[in-house]
Amino acid sequence: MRTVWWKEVVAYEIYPRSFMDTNEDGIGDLPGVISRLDYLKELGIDVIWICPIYKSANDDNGYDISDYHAIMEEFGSMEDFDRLLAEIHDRGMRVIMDLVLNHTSDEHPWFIESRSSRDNPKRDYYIWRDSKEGAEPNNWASMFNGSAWEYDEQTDQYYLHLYSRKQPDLNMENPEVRQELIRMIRWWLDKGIDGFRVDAITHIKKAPGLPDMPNPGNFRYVDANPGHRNIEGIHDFLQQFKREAFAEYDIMTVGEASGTDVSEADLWIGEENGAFNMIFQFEHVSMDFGAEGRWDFAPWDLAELKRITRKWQKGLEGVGWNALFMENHDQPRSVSRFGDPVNFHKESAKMLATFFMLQQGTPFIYQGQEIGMTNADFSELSQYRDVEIYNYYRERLLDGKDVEETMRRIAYRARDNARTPMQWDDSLYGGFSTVVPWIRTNPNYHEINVQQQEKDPDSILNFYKALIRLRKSSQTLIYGTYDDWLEEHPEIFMYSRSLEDEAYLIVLNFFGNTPELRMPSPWRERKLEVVLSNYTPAEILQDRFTLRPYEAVVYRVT
Ligand code: TEU
Ligand code: CA
Repeated sequence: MRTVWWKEVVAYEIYPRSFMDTNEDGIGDLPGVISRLDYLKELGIDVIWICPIYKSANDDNGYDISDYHAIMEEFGSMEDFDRLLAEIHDRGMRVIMDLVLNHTSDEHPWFIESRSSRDNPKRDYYIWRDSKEGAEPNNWASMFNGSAWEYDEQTDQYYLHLYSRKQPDLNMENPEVRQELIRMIRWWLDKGIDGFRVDAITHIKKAPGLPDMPNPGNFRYVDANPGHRNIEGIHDFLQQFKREAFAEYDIMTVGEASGTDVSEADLWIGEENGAFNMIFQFEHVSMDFGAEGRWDFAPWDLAELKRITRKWQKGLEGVGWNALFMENHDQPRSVSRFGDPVNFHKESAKMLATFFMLQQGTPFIYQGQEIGMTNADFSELSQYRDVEIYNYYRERLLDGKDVEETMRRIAYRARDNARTPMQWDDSLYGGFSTVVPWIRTNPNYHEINVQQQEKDPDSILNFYKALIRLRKSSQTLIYGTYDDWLEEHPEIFMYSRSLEDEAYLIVLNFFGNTPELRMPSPWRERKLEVVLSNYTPAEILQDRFTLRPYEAVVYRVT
């Protein structure tokens, strides 16, 4: 497999609104990001992915862009951005921007023109349809709940929005739209940024004719992913973006590609043919979905995590490259979801870190994950900020669902769980701001914060640093082949990375019990040396031994 810089880096996702506020308005900003670059460098970060910072009406916190060429006023100015870019590069780091192609804000000039009349030249930049029998053009649900259509009185038609009603979908079938986007992409690349995380990219093509979805349950609106996700022909668009924009620059591209199967990997991320360098896939963070989908949470089991991990690790071997993550700004906090933040906060956060950071692929750490930040712990609807939550709550009420159950679901699944302010120290508001933040700080900032963890050699933060150093110290941990062991074990996850004569063995107890491990035979005969562990003293390996709760041990094998 080809060696290349973006396979060797460790990336960090910044949600700027919640990262660091410097001008006392309770909202994170670009000078705030600049002020923390040394912290990221020290942590061992090479690439920063910064969520949208473009001018926005902020219905979906920047994912509704009203000007692709301007910076959101709350975050700063283009001068601030240029300084940020220079300061990142000065430290030998790189930055990738969020690229939102599927939709704009309804306040984008293109949409303002488009909606002004049926014969406006930009009408066809978006997806307009007549009503059907006095109702929406089809039964598609928005991914943020409710209908995917919004009626516009002025021209007596509906426009399509897969996300909020303030995020009208662009009509990618229109070649002019694609040209506009390509020009915009090149404008940013010419500025010297180092690549993109490409938002919601599997949704840019819609099924011809926008057909109704089957609706046996007779719901008002139906999950319409089969009508707008990975639709045949999407690769023509993706290849055009690659050919006419990405391919000419030495950059890193990561597509947010929910619903993509490993069997399609070559077109998405194949070394020659792939549209992107990597994709985010979401199977492992969908394990806890219930029968009704994402809002319905169900227990997950380790066998499934093993299957999914194996599928992508082995499936991409020699084909493409994984993007590794446990958290992002759309997901609950991993320690709250897959660990035990009450009884084994440190142990389980470190175990989860070891699990994902040493697989084959480029790891992405989400802000706060490196200190084990937990779910938001909100109890009232008014504490939430996400447009998705309010839509969900409203739909549940309309459907006559139980309010308590709705609030439980929201507490578990809300994206706001990951959007509370970064916890820098134990001063008021966790050092994020000196005024009331735009979203409530998790009160546990007194115990969980960067300053405290910097001082504690045994902290999650220092463990992340050690893990990053370890990963970078070894070609085996970057390029080595993945294999997993103990396929049937319900509590222990064990995998190896091998390259030529060297191997690493990663042993993880995923739960709070004390299971017994019997070393599988190929490893029993080898020489094993502990290089990292979340317990002191580390477990010395024998043929059989008992793992402690959430124990994680990394062995170097020679
Ligand atoms: O999310 C895309 C996406 O498909 C989401 O619906 C995701 O599946 C959902 O949030 C559940 O996790 C991207 C961004 O990451 C998200 O923040 C934006 O709201 C969305 O696109 C629209 O731009
Ligand atoms: Ca601010």
